[in-house]
Amino acid sequence: MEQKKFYITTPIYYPSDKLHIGHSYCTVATDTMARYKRLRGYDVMFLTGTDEHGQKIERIAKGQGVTPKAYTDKVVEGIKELWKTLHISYDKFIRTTDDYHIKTVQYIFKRLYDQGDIYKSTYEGWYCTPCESFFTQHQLVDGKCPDCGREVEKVKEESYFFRLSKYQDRIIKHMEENPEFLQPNTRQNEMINNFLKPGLEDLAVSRTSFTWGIPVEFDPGHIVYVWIDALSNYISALGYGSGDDSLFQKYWPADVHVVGKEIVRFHSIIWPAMLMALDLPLPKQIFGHGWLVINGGKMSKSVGNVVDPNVLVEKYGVDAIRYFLLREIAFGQDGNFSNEALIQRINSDLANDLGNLVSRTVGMIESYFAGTLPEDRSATEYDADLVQTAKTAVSKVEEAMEKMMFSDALTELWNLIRRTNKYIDETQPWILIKEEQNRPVLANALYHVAESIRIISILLQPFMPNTPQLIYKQLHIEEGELTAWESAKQWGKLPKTLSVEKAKAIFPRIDIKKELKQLEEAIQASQANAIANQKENKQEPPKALEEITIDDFCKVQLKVGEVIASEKVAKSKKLLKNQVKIGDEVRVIFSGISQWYTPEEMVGKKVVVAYNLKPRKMMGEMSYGMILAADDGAERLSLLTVDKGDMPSGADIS
Ligand code: ME8
Repeated sequence: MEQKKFYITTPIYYPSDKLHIGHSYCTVATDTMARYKRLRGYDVMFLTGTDEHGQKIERIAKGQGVTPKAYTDKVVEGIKELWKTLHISYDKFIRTTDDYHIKTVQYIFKRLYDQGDIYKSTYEGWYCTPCESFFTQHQLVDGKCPDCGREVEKVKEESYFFRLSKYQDRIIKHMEENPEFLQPNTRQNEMINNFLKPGLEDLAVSRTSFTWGIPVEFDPGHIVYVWIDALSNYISALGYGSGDDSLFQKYWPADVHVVGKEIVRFHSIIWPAMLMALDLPLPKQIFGHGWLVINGGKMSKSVGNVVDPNVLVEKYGVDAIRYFLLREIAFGQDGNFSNEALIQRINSDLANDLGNLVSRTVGMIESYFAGTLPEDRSATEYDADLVQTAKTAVSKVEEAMEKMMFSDALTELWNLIRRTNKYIDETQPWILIKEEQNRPVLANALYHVAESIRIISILLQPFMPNTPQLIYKQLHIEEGELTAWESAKQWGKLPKTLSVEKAKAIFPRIDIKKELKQLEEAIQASQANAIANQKENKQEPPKALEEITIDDFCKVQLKVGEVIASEKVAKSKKLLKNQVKIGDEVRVIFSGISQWYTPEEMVGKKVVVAYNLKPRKMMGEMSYGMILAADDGAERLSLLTVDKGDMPSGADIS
């Protein structure tokens, strides 16, 4: 029988000096899925890489006084290093500056032009460089980017256009007929209602105002729009449009493109339209995962908000970090990252539940039976339930993994770990050892625990690249038949006269207080390092600001306000409508922060309000004042709040 294929991809990352734990999240999840499918016998193609063209990269490189290629060459090495550290088992790493990719993109562009899907006209509108995204005037929210809320630039240039509008109905139909296409399901409704049904406009797909991109072969003044370039990576990596497209024939269509929620639109609308135009099958699934946030805000490179995965891995090991990311956050939803939560998970789930189970089992076999179980056995009344729990765990883990519900899969696995610990407590080996006649019961009990640990280790394999091997070693399990995924479904595969060998704890317990302090210091040191590097790279000095007098400043009246209600504004991607209590009055204040804060998170917050601001109309309603927030100009926004929670609303800020 022909081996089943599985093609899975991560987004290709914009090369950045420091990829943070948020980027690692997506890649770790994709890697876990790739490992799982390999274990299930699939022929897997796992693709990742870097998205190296575009205005954003050109500007960063310019700021550092180097060419874009010199800049990307340097940082791509760091990205590859990070994937190594996280044990990312990719099969191919694509760089959009690779020759074969450039050729394929040029081929695609030309073909679409020749067949009339791309035409030349003039683009006049707005461009958000951080998102590398075009917007029309009416798509802007308060004159800013509807996706990230940052400033946009006016663009007027000759441009090629892709007939995106032509494919709108086919895309809607595809989504409606294939509910699995875009997951989680809510993202599908969002795409249909917010983008597809209101109508797609043709997309500008070339630029002339800068040069860092793939030249349009037949019109060299133009470079290919970076998203057309980037999305094509999923097929150029397989040799599509080249002399040898055997990998493309073998693996396309992709089984799943794993992407962050903010780029779902590109993957579920623009990419399918491109594929339809090329007459190629669509990927089977786009999975839009949520963000890893810190205190409600998306992580960004800006200082204070980035968590360096290298620091975390060095301190706790890659398996603990991977476990935390996959367990703590339901894939598809946003989840908070905190050092405290991480250490608590390590202590409770890894050191206590799993680590202890292994060490006490091996310890008991060593001390009660000198390391080797005897053959004589006698069953206990608890055996059947443990065996049944193990069977159920395997099928539940499989069920969850098929839906990429990593956290659910780990919850099921931990049910088995906890059930096994409970079995030890029920059978009480330390009591059994006291009577010679109980030795067969004792041997049986310890065998059951060891067998359960074998099954647990097999199920751990997709998530943790190191721990299963450490456990196998302690139980003298050779990798092969006894560690194959299918053998997790067969109870009793361990040899009856199992022998063991104690090793050091797989997950030592952590002193949380001491550790949190050290960790903060390590992260700060790493951030200081990053800043020093940036400085060394000759970033442009900040521009001097115009000075104002204290009288100017005093014209602004700032007050503490308490948000007592908050809701999303239906037609806006950015706005929240807040009811803010300021002393005795309650004001309606709109705020463009819904990308960073949910209405639920807003309620109860004591915020800083610009109180004497002239009321202004927003989305047809008046807004009375402004809620202040810090914006790093890149990817992060954080509300200003008062330090002491008991400061009453209405208090003056001066
Ligand atoms: O978007 N939590 O690249 P990128 C979770 N080049 N995921 C996060 C995250 C966080 N805090 N921060 C970033 C691009 N990501 C394009 C992709 S694909 C053809 C082109 C995720 O480097 C983000 O959601 O800005 C995205 O999926 C990925 O990192 C790459 O982001």
